[in-house]
Amino acid sequence: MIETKTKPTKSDLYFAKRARLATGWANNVVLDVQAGVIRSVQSDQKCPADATLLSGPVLPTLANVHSHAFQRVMAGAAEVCLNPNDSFWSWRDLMYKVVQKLTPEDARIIAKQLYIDMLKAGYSQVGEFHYLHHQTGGTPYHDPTEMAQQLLSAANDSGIGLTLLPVLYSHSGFGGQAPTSGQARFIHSTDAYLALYQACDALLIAQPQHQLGVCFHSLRAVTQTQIEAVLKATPEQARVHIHIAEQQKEVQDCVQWSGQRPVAWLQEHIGLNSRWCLVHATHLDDSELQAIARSNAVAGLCPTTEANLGDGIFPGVALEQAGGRWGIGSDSHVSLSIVEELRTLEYSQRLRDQQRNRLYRVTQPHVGDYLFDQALHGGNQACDVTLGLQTGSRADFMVLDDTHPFIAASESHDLLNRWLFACQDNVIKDVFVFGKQVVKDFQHEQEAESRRDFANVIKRVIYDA
Ligand code: NGQ
Ligand code: ZN
Repeated sequence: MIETKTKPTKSDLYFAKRARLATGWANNVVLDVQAGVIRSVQSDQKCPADATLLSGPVLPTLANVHSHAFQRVMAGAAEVCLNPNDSFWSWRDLMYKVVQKLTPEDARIIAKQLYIDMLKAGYSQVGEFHYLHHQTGGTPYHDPTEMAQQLLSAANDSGIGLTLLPVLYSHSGFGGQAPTSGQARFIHSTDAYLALYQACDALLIAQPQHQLGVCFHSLRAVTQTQIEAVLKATPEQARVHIHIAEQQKEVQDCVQWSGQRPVAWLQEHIGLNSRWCLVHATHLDDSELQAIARSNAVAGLCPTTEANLGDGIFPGVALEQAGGRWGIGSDSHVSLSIVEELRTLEYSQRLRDQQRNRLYRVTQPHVGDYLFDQALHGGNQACDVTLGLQTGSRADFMVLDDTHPFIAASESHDLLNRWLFACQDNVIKDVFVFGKQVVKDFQHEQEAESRRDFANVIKRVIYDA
């Protein structure tokens, strides 16, 4: 008789003195990881002899819901007042100039260093809102996925999970206005977009660690017919991202065109549900806010970019009261810090209301815990992943530096508040993605070379050096 042996799946055990599980903080936790997934979580255990000892408090990593990777190259280079009316729109003109200069190789180098920095900051998945599709002047590359492949290769080199969101961008303003020359690299017809989507899907079939979603740049850039055609031709469960209601001018233009505000228009003409991530959604009236909350869509908040671009203050308290969902993204990448995003969000509410402790729940009065949990759940939903320390989730987690006094001394119920509201330095020491360590003692193994390459791209693209 021939004996068939099934190969045992390799199990990696990790031990943490304390870890923030989906159910809250727990002590002496053993995580059993197989094939990049958490197979079991047990607290109040002894450290098994073959376990890897994690050196500090363990938290899940977050999904970053909104990124335009190439914009990292200009972060901090647009803080010069060139005109007393500098605005989002004059920043956009500068951004379009940068766009003209980028080669596929530049895009890969920028994204690789960006994704390394994201991992070091505790993000292990990124929703890449990808619209830099074509050659300068607008001619498509021979392979329509040329630029998407640069992002994919940056994600694979760095070890981050990618939620690739190829963007449909066709017009320069509401009502199907013709695109401007600065937008030439972004533009597709609906059919060309659908061909790109299929080609990206084919690329990702062999790489199931990444996700693919649908994306419309904004209501300025697509028509109702286009949205309907794309939603009809793409998978029913795919995530759908869109920029919406970021600037007052955008809201006014929408009202002038349709008689409705952007979110109201989208809700009435297309319909919202939990597949949607409404990026920014800064300017909402009460009925729009209620519609977002009722629909279970995620508001994709990018607090540091929104502050940098002078967007306005997101109605975070009202959305929480309505039971709405949100996640965080670093968008233009003026900051790569969960601390700075969440702190900026909470402080914006305090400055507006002239009160303290604005974002919380009666069942979760610790502001830091509330902020972290919402960002975790909203990020998962918008990026189509399962992060979190629980059975069945992806084995993504970070270890905080237990030599930092606030981390070492804080009781668990205070730890997130201490980290998010008192730490200046990065306290994320180790990061694991799909059960693989990608940041070790504050370092990523490909960092030295990647930083050099990125510096050279900055010199050439920004300083013509
Ligand atoms: C973008 N960024 O596509 O990169 C936009 C600016 C636009 C933000 N909205 C351009 N933060 O909206 O037209
Ligand atoms: Zn954006």
